Amino acid sequence: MLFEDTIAAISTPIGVGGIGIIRVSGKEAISIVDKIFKAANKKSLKDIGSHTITYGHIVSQSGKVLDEVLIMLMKGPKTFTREDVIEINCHGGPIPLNAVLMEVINAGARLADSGEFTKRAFLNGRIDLAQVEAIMDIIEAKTELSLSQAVGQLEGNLSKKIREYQDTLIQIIARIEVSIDYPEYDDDEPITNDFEAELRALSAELNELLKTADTGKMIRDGVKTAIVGRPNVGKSSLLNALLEENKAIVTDIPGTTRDVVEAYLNIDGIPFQLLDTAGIRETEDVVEQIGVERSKSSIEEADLVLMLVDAHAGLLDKDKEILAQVKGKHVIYVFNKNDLGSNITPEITQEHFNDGKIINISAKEQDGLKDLRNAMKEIVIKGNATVSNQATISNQRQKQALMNAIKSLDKVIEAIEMGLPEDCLAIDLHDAFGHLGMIVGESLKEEIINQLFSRFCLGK
Ligand SMILES: Nc1nc2c(ncn2[C@@H]2O[C@H](COP(=O)(O)OP(=O)(O)OP(=O)(O)O)[C@@H](O)[C@H]2O)c(=O)[nH]1
Ligand SMILES: [Mg+2]
Repeated sequence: MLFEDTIAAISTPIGVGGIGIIRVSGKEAISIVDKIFKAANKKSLKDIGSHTITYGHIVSQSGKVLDEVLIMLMKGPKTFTREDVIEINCHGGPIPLNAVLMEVINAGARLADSGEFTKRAFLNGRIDLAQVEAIMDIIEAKTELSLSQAVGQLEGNLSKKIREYQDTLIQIIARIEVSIDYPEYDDDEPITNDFEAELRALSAELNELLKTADTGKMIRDGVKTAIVGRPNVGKSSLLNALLEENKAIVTDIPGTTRDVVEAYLNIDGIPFQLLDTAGIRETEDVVEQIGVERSKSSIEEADLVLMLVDAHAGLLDKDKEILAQVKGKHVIYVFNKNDLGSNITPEITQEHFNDGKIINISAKEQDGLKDLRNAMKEIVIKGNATVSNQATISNQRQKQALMNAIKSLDKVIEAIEMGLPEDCLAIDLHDAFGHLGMIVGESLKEEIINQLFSRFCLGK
């Protein structure tokens, strides 16, 4: 056992609920709770079997009955933390929960830090870091698809893949090291010949995995989608139509929206964070100027831009200026107000909108919205509907580690091409192995680990 002390915290949200749970984990979990628990069957918790539920009362050391509870007793190592764990099911409500928690602390436990239970699960080797991050993602999941991606990661989809890649590397490293230590086993053929192909295949696989990073991140965090365009083209009307509610103010006065209006939209499980922005134009109005600046930064930060054009008004010079600002982004051109008739000719489309998908809509009549939703979804999954079942890279930390591994591997391949001796390959192979290990949390520095766990809520 790694830890000397026993920790405790309220693991359910603060507030009033049917039940509230206090979790206790550590060597002394059973004996500490035993001091303050009177079982209805008169038994001591020390004599009760593992993974059982016992009914009784929490009684303070001064003899006062604090709550009627169910005690869930789980002996390590088959527990979340691998330590002995007790969960006290109290009546939900901040007063009884805090009173019972205080009694547990008085009896010898220490108040847990944020994420400390999960940290113990990790440090006691029950889960790896990719799985820790998955737990965090499960708590914060925005849609069912983000949830199933996170559950897949918790089940070890990613971890398993990484171990396979590490196994391949270990075997190659072992072969090289044998040939360095026992050159007499080497025949005339240079040893690198037999694993160059393997390394190339591995590099290709890692690059495939890397491709999932952007999709994975968007499914986890939501696709930041900026709705931009000239004043009055119908940006706020589009936001409202997509959300099916009157979230943003719509008027026929240009310059209605000043601040960025944010909302979540779920399209077939993919979360979109919609940003309705101020219409971009030159203006003397100080408040509006700030709004316009914010619109411009929204374009920079967005994963996806919906650029709105008033189809009835046709393409104006002001639109062309905005067009220049969205170049290089994932963009969908949305021609609005088609109910009034369109003045955008095929020639204009050909000349100015040939680098992105075009969708014709009427926000007012709610026409064309289905096509728009499909186009938005396609940008994310690019026809790959099975994202949730694969191993996916879902955050920046994992992505960076994977890119480093690919870099080291490419160095090895380059060295082989240059005909360098095998002992020169070993270092980069070891590096590649180490970087892969980072994804699942091997050899991570303590401060990174602490920072990661501090993002959890108390009691998790
Ligand atoms: N006919 C028609 N009118 C529309 C359509 N969409 C929006 N409008 C009208 O256009 C005007 C401006 O709409 P908004 O949604 O406020 O436009 P906006 O782009 O958000 O404008 P700013 O916030 O000022 O930049 C309103 O009078 C809307 O009713 C449409 O599809 N057809
Ligand atoms: Mg608006």
